[in-house]
Amino acid sequence: MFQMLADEWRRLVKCGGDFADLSKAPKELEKTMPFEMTKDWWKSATGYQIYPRSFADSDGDGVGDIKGILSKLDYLKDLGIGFIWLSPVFKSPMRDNGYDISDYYDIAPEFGTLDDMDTLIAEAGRRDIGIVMDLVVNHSSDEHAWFEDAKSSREAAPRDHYIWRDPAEGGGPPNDLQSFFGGPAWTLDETSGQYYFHLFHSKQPDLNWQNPKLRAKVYGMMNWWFDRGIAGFRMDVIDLIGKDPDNGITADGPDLHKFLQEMHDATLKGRDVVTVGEAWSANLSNAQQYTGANSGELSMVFQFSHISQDWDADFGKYKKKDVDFIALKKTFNAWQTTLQNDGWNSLFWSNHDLPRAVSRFGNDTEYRVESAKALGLVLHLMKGTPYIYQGEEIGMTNSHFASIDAFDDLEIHGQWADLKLRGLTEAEFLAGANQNGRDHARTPMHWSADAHAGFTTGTPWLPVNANFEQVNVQTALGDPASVLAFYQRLTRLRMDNPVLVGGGFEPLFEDHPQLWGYLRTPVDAGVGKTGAGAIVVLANLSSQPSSVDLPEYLVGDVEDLLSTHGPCSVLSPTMSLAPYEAVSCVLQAL
Ligand code: ISL
Repeated sequence: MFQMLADEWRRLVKCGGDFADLSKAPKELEKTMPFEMTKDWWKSATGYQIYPRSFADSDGDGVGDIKGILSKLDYLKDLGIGFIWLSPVFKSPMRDNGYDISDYYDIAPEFGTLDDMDTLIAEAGRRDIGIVMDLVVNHSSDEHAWFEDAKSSREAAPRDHYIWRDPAEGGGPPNDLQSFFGGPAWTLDETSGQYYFHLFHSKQPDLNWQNPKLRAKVYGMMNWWFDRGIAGFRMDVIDLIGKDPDNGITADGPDLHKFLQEMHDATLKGRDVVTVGEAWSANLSNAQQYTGANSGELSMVFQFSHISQDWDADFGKYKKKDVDFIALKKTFNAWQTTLQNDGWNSLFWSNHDLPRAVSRFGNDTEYRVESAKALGLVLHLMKGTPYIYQGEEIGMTNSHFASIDAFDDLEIHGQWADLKLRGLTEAEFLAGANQNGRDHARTPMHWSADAHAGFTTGTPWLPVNANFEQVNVQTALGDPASVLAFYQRLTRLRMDNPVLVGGGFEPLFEDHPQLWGYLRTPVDAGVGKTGAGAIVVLANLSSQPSSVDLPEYLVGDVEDLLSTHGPCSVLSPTMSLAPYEAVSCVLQAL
């Protein structure tokens, strides 16, 4: 009975119509939320990102799947996470590993079935873990029925679900906008003689958000998933939906916030769910608009100023560069202070598009364990919701790719085709890709020292990192000094400590070249006055010993919270820290 209603509802929603109707699911479909959600629950929770293709394979086909995730839920519960951000599991030709969706209402067969997805939502819920799905609606796959229909003729009903333009006068693309994956952002459709727009691959045509019917369909789909019991959405490149391609505007377009508010009204309002928008263009001036308490838009955004602050001005992330440590701290400090009283930060070092945290920001050889812990500590004790990317909790590192051909990722190949024309050498590009390429994050998760790191009994779709025998979950579980044991404590700190969740933030010695420091203050206390209850975080993010003179009000007895090299009971006037040593402690009353 339930299945019949679900099918009927799905058919109705797929047919489109007014979203006012679509957002009202039949009563019988209203399931009890499997996950206990209270207002703003996500502020004290830690998120965990799963890239399903690379997490755990249950059937030996070399590709991770939902049943694999189910088998690891207890591991994630022990890690102490509050929700899983699940990269796309929807039906897809997988040209961009699921970020090209051909059916928003179904699951890719290599990942499982809708029943498996329902089981995952329920089983995660039983463990108080919410499932946050990936909303990829800037574009769909070119194999989505809408696009297949749309390209059949200029008159096709869903034609304006996508963005079509006539060739420029004299022929060629309508303008010179470029795709993020290399090449022009316009592809000619021979049948109709018009170009369609795609900010990513030509197999990922952009949806036309100017069309209210399309927007209604997206909102209907979101509500359908909410009614199935999910805890929220991570929204893929959401800052691109308000674009005005005719005027060369892609990110942060004129209609962006109007659409986000409309989406909020149609789907999120009244639900205690979490939303996190991927927004490369988010900045200190518009962050509150996205995430402010009264904006009616999103819970938080993934902004990338700390990631891109040291990218090359001409060649971007594919030209190798060292991290500018002081600039990195200043970026975090600016976001922390700007969103201190209104708005909310997301906190992350890594995701499926980025290099491994310990390889980019730490030392993945001599100080792998120490630097993984220190990076975890400075990030998780800031104000905001921290995200762990799969494998970060065991200190997984970048792999080494011997040639450009060894990379799987379509972005790497598309960018190489463009950048070589612009003068980057093969050796430079390879060095850049070995530093920042997306495949580092996508090599399979290391569960054990068994063949293929226990990820699969078959042949993994991307080779496992050569260091899996040392770096894996099984080994880490047996070691109280492991990165994993440290992360298990980090997640609990946040749950137990209201100062970490709601307290203020004050940067310390911002210009120090090796040390990172800040204070988390009880909401109403001026730290310079009493100091009691404030949390001090100090970390040496370098491979040399380093020291700093502390201001007088910080010196004295403290209660250790979590430190990498043994508990800290006193802050001395000059604090000396070993390479990658990090300390967090609570100031006592004077
Ligand atoms: O890392 C990036 C910036 O240079 C890009 O690889 C990435 O495309 C960008 O972060 C947007 O990412 C999101 O949308 C893409 C998808 O390939 C990414 O995996 C996704 O996170 C298109 O859907």
